[in-house]
Amino acid sequence: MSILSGHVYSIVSRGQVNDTNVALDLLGGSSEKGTQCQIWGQSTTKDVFNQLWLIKEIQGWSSAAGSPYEKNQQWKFVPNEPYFKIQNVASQTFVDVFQKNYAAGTKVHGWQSYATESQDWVIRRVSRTGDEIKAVLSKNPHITKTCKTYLQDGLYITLPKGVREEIYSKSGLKTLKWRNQIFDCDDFAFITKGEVAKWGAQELLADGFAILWGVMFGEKGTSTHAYNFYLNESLDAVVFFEPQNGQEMADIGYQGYFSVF
Ligand SMILES: [Ca+2]
Repeated sequence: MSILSGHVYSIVSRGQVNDTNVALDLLGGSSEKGTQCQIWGQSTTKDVFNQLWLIKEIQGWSSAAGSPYEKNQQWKFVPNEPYFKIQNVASQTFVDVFQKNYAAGTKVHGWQSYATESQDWVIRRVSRTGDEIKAVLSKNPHITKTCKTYLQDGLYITLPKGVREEIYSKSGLKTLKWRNQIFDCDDFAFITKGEVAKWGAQELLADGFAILWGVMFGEKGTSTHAYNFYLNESLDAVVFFEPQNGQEMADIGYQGYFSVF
């Protein structure tokens, strides 16, 4: 596996605690200088973003303090199939779980190279390009092969279930009533899309990716409907979402012919 520059990854330790994976995690997702990196159970809530890392390829560096290209902040991903070791450019030491203790909250630090699981990391890409998403859409039996796409961004990540539920619950849509034309299906679908974008702007400080939350128009006989879609957790199938009641489903009963994401 090669690492693609500019994509978002989760970095999970080879070592486990009680058969549970632990991920490289920035304590509390804090942007304060000096915040500790640690391991923590893989989150399915908003805290998952404390465990996602935007990996950017660097050509050359500056040693100037505070420079984003400072060597202390540069890392080499060294394959150790099927894992990676992560080496610091300045020190040549490796990212290591302190004392091979995989309990949540254990700090992660630099250590000399050792053939130990505490320096082996599973790197999983969690972002997808617009074209990769279109390829998943084109395999779905409830979307026509000629489905047109509009307003595509470059790179997307998806939201964990806990965040999807929180955004929907705060949107107030569950208690708003459908009304003929003035507040109908397309209005519900575009409001959820807007709420997701607002949540991302407020909660995620890194730039360079969008949150996948599409609007789709579908037809069934002579009737049409607007609803939302995104990808499942393994990023290989479409999940449809009915913004009028918050239900997720594999088949929403309409055949998609136009999407915005
Ligand atoms: Ca409308």
